[in-house]
Amino acid sequence: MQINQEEITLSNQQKWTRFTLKNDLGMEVSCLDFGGIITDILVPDINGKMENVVIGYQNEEDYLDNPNYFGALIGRVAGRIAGSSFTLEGKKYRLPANEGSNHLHGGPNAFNKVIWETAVFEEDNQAGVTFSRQSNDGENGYPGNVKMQITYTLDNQNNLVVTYRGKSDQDTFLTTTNHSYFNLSGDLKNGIQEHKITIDSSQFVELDNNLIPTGRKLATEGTVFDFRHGRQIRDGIDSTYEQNQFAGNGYDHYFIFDHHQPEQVIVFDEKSRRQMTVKTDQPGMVMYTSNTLKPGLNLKEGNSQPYLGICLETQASPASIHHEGFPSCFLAKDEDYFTQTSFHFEVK
Ligand code: FUC
Repeated sequence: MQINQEEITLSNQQKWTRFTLKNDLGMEVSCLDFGGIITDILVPDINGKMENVVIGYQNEEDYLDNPNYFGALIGRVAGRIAGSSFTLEGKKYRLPANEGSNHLHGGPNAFNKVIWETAVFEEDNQAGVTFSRQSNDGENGYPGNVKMQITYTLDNQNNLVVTYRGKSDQDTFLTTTNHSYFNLSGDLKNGIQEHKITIDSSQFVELDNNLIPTGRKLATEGTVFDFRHGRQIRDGIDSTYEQNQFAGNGYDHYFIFDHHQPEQVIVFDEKSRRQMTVKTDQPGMVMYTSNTLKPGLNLKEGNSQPYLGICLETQASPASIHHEGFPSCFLAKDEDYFTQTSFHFEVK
């Protein structure tokens, strides 16, 4: 295992550190202390060619804005909180609105926009970086001082494991994730339309045309949301189903896992024969297929375009904040918040 650290100085004189973890098979993961952003993941294709399988900017400076949350840690609550408010124990909380009247991905200057304290560790068969920070009571409107610790661990079996730990001194809402845009074609050669996805899910959260949960769950069965036996993303892009159209032709939905399978998600790219397997203890995830990714951003391997990456945002459902019966984001005072998601890479 190997860890490299490199200092980056921005034109505003801000200093960031980039960490690169490399395993004995040559797999590499690079990330920044700013937003815990994963900038690169290099894994081999069927011919052993190492290529990048995530979207990242060509110029680091562009991460300062990063409206698409490329690679970033998301919190306190990943996803949308309708009307930017909630009631907890009879008290009403107002959060800053950063998408119309709604609150998205923890609000402005959230986990994706702060510089985290970092520590690296290296062992025989794994190495990693831990990001730590206290999110103070009232930050972005949320109650409780929340101590967070998030770790990226790379091992010698080509697993990238993301571990989230947290503790709050008040009852609060917390559900964190990582917002990497995967593209297994390698170096963004193709879009993700032909990626074949398998998801262990028979239910998803219905959205209105503002991407806000209606309070209903829908069955995946008989729809292009049924990924239980594998299907291409293209099915949802071409679909006339209202749910796909609300999302800008594609997917931007929370899938509730059945947890019938040991792995919750499998992503396969036929051409490179790369496969990524996601295992998580989370109750579900948002699958976002970059339907609304604007063209023309200057990325490492070319320009952006819609359907260039797929986000698999394992988390609880923010629908639970306003509706009964959804995977809960509630975290009780002094309770340990602990959750883990692993991404395994191989060729098939
Ligand atoms: C995802 C989506 C959103 C948004 C953002 C960049 O999580 O749910 O619609 O566009 O990321």
